[in-house]
Amino acid sequence: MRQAGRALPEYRALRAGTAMLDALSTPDLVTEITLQPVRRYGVDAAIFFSDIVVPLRAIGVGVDIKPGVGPVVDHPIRSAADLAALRPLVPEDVPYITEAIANLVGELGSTPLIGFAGGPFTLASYLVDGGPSKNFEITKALMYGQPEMWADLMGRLADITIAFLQVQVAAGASAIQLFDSWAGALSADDYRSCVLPYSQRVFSAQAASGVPRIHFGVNTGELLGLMGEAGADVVGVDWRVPLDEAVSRVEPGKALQGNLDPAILMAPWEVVEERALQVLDRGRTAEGHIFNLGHGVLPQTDPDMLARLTELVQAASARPAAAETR
Ligand code: 1CP
Repeated sequence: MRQAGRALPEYRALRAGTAMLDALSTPDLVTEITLQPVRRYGVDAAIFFSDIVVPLRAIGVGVDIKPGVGPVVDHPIRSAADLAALRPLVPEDVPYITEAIANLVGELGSTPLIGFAGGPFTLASYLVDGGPSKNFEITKALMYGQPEMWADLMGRLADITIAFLQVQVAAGASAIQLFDSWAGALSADDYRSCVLPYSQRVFSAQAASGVPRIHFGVNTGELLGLMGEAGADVVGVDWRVPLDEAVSRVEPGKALQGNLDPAILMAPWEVVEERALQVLDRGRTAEGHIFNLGHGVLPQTDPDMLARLTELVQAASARPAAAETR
């Protein structure tokens, strides 16, 4: 549940007076904030408290996370000369990540820690458009209009991402997730030719580590097969495609993750319960299923709703499916 921490009063208290990017480079804060939702809800895994722009800032890209907005880049990449700013990342650039993960692995005991990075299209969209975007028009203009520069940009981002994930796995992360959140803005053909090769490079570089690899994007119903082909072990599904349908779109041998609509948590509990059980039922048609929301927790979500949901899912998944007991 990405940003599960954001809905918590204890998160807001700890973050008060500290800028987001400063918090993300302070190991004690990262450790505590990562643990907050694990302690409160007893979820089965922790998601590392970081952000997809952390490796970019670590190599010197001028980027800030503005409250209520998201990542904003000082000098968006628009020319071949701008690309020089994207140098490779080395572990010495992110000592606070290594320290925070090492602390967390000690604190979490048997609860796994999911490390993560931004996918190449999503990182490119912030770097080129300069911040959150609706239509990604500047990014797409570059992708369609300057294919060589696009290839250079995506190659550099893939290598930065590979190095950043390797740091997390070396420090003890037990799974990794690639968030190519905005890849759903592309057609399947464009995704295949302009993004897939780079995501494939990222996943194949992590294959030897043996940790489970998860691939996620929003609005990616038409891309689920390709996102599986990128090489992940688990394909994340938002709420738009039911899991039993997603099964038929993804090649055999993959597990699915998802996919309760985060907005359902605003409805009365009876509705949440019914929909969550439906997700679990449909998930049983997959070769493996990790229950999750279809996207991040909305900030106005009542923490008690998340507590009840976690309890429900843990109890229901501990029971064998009805079909199996027959
Ligand atoms: O629960 C957690 O704290 C998990 C840590 C986490 C993760 C996995 C954060 C902290 N960010 C992310 C990934 C991330 N960041 C993604 C991929 C996942 C997704 O699709 O949501 C993306 C696209 C971002 C970029 C980003 N950072 C945005 C989105 C902006 C846009 O374009 O719409 C925002 C709002 C941020 C800031 C941010 N990152 C994380 C938090 C808790 C916040 C909010 C800051 C705050 O209010 O305190």
